[in-house]
Amino acid sequence: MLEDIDRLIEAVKVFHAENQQELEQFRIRYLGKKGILNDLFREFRDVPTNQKKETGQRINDLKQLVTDRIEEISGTFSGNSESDRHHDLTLPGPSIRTGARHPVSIIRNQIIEIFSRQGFTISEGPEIEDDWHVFSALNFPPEHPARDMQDTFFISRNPDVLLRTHTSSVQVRVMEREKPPIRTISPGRVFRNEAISARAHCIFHQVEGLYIDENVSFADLKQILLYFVHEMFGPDVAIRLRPSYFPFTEPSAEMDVSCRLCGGKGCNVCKHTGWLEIMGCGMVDPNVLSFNCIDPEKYTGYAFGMGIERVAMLKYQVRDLRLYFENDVRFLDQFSSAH
Ligand code: 2NL
Repeated sequence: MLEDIDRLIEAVKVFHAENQQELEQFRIRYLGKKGILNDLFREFRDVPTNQKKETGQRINDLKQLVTDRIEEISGTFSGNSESDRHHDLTLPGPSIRTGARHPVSIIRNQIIEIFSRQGFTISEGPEIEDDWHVFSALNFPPEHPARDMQDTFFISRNPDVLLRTHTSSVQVRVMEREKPPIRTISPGRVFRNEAISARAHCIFHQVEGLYIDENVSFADLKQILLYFVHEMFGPDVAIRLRPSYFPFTEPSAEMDVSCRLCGGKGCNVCKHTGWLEIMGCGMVDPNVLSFNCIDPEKYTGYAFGMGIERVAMLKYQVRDLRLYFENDVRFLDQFSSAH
């Protein structure tokens, strides 16, 4: 039987077909239902056990050779066979896929650019922090709910090892290191123990700003925020400040921008108010200055914080926060790669 198979192998090696029809006949002769290979597999059942391995291997070799040969010969035929298309030199080449920046990176870079022009430095710091830099130095009272397991991720059973919930912790480190005047922004990733939805995520990005010097006033805060909004969204966008509360600023405010979609008239996106909330801000609480060895009698400061995803949502009209983290290229491809 082995000799028969070897003879067939030699025959297949030298086989040629003039056209598709001859090739098809060849295929049927070998691979068809009543073809040579099925006959061989049938005979194989009666092969003595000690020869089964070698014989089986040889039949499989023959089968592979036949398949390869058919593929090879069919590739040489002109006409509309599948493999011919690969050789059509008049077809346009495959398009080169270029990457695009993630929208969060684009907006972060724009925010950095805008504040750099106004003399702000960029500061960065650790994502894993301690209680002092995230809470205590920022005037959070001991029983504040943000310190709860429900809101903050702790790394271990040690309550002094946690993931920062805002990048103010970076600014506390700047105040430790440097004397006023301090003018810095801190972009970075922050973590909150929140259920994921269209409007909330447990990881997101923030830019916080801090300016401490003699005679810094609320008017200074208002002008820098207005400048930022005009640079980011255009000169026609208006701002408004609403009184608010944060442990680390006094007084505190929330800033809204006028809705660009309806021009302030009211629509679905702004929930018919004409305004969209964009950031929190205020005058640095004197306690925060004292905790960080800055004399509150001599110095005052303003601070603000915004979510980068939120700014990008307003700018690009993204409806669902989860899109930023799924990395679906159909989403990511829509943003310019210029920044
Ligand atoms: C928000 C509100 C805010 C700050 C952040 C800050 C930092 C220092 C001292 C005082 Cl070191 N304040 N940051 C102030 C007011 C608001 O963020 O809604 N962020 C997304």
